[in-house]
Amino acid sequence: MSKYFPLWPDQASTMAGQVDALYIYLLLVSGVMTGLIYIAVMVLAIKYRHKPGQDAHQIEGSTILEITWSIIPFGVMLTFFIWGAVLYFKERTPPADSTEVYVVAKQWMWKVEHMEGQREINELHVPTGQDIKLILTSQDVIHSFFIPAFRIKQDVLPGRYTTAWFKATKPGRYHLFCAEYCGTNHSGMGGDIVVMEPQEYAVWMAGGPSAPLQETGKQLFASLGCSTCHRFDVQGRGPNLQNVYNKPVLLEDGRTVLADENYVRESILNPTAKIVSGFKPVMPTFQGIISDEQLNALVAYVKSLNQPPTGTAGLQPAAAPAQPQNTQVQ
Ligand SMILES: [Cu+2]
Repeated sequence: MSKYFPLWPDQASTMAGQVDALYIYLLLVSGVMTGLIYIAVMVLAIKYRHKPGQDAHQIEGSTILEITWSIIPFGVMLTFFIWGAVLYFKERTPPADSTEVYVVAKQWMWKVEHMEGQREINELHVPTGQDIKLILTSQDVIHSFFIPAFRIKQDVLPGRYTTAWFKATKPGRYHLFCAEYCGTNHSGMGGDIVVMEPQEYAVWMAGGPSAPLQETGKQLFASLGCSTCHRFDVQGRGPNLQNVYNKPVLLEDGRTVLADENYVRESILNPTAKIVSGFKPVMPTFQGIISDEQLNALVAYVKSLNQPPTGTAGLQPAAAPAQPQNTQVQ
């Protein structure tokens, strides 16, 4: 039956069942509440209908009754809020060890970059059983990244990063939609999420010729001249970027901000927006000079400079797997 008349999309992520459970609960409670109200209307209409020879008499209200039928439904409805909030925070918080994937939306396609350097268009290959964190941005207008089978939908905005995460549970092909009207070919802006068994995925990933994203970023860091000011050995004109990512940064104006992806992005495109304490606003903007893909590579590189505090390794720039033969950057 459900094959011919599917009520729900596939459940292909860890969140899917939980979202559906909440939805079913919402439908059931709404149905029961609606039923109770309609039954009360019918019963009272029949019981207190006009009878010949009988005059109506005034019935005063009952405070206890009124409080009861306000408080109980209020409590029941609050369970929607609590359950919904718990699920919302789960869906909004990528697990710390997630595999990161960069997604750039543009009219009318999805460009995907894996950390390993693999690139895809309108397709995203992922393994089952792995937390995947998507770091999304748009080159033009607002899009929305929607995978019904995973029950995730996230707006994709120009000028900043947004994130989403999922853990796929079932191999298969699941449709990706753009869920925000974005121009003429909006309805054609779709794609496929290809979920594979981990071994199969490893084979697919090994077939990619590209350098890791952070390695591309490292080369850009050198070729754009970033490394002349952001030094790792001595204090340069710009801050040392080692172990900066995801840490609090004290600014010249006294504020402290978190150096997340959006902070790194802003610092590259609009360097004077947040000046680090003790430094001068001397960095030029790279707005219009580098593409969103190059920006992603630089962000990935800055992230890779976070090293686990072991021995003497803290003083060296991150040792990305070296693939010097591939220096091409699109
Ligand atoms: Cu779109």
